[in-house]
Amino acid sequence: MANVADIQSIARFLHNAEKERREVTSIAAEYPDLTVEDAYRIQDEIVRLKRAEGHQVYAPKMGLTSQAKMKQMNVKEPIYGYIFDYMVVPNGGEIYLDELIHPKVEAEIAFVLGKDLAGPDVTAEQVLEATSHIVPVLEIIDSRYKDFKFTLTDVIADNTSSSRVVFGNRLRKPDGVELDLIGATMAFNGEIKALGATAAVLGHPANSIAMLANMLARRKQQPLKAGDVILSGGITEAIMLTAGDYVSARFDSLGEVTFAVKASRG
Ligand code: 0L1
Ligand code: MG
Repeated sequence: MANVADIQSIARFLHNAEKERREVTSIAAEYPDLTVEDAYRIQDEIVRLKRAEGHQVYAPKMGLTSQAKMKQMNVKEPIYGYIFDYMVVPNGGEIYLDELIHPKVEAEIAFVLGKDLAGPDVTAEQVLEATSHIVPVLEIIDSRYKDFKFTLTDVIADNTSSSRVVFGNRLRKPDGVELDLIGATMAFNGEIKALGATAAVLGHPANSIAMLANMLARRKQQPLKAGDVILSGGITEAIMLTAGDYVSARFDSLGEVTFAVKASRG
């Protein structure tokens, strides 16, 4: 277990890298004994630092939920992190490259809970029962690590590359929707660049939310509550963004989510 001083210093380092849009090299290379629990303690400290600066957690998120990403990272369990209020971009809005490092975008669906959901032993059935709505999302990930090269502990400590998120306008009740069979296409300037379906998320995205509830319980963190919005994980691969891109994602029965990529606000 890493000591508190190291946890705090790594958290400040990664937090400042995000604020200063500065890419960094692996912290796991410098601290090879860091455990997964240490990495979550660093993430906890980043959450504390952001709150101290006046930001609020907007939504928990799950990451590394596809077989491809888990295999690439050689892990059996996905990871979680947090989206903050300042990361939310309105549907149809803009993101600015000079505020980010090397962003990529992926399509997801988010679950809105109508009931509290406390682990351990939460099942996908209980998640479905507790879900009031689903909403389509484009998540913009922006690893602070050079070339998106990181270990499992690196990426957990880096708040799972969270940077921006665009929610769709349409909240839909899950009744009658097969939540594992929602297809999505993601187009850049009208040309489809990626597509997928929600089954890419651990077979069924409700499994992802159940895992999150159980991981939070294992770490003795605050359980999921009614009203929480939770990103369940990428349906599509993540694609690099460049200035001039107009990204539009269409989701079966959930509508469209779009944003434009600009070099800067000016
Ligand atoms: O949301 C995600 O699945 C991203 C998790 C972190 C891994 C990455 O940055 O690709
Ligand atoms: Mg994601």
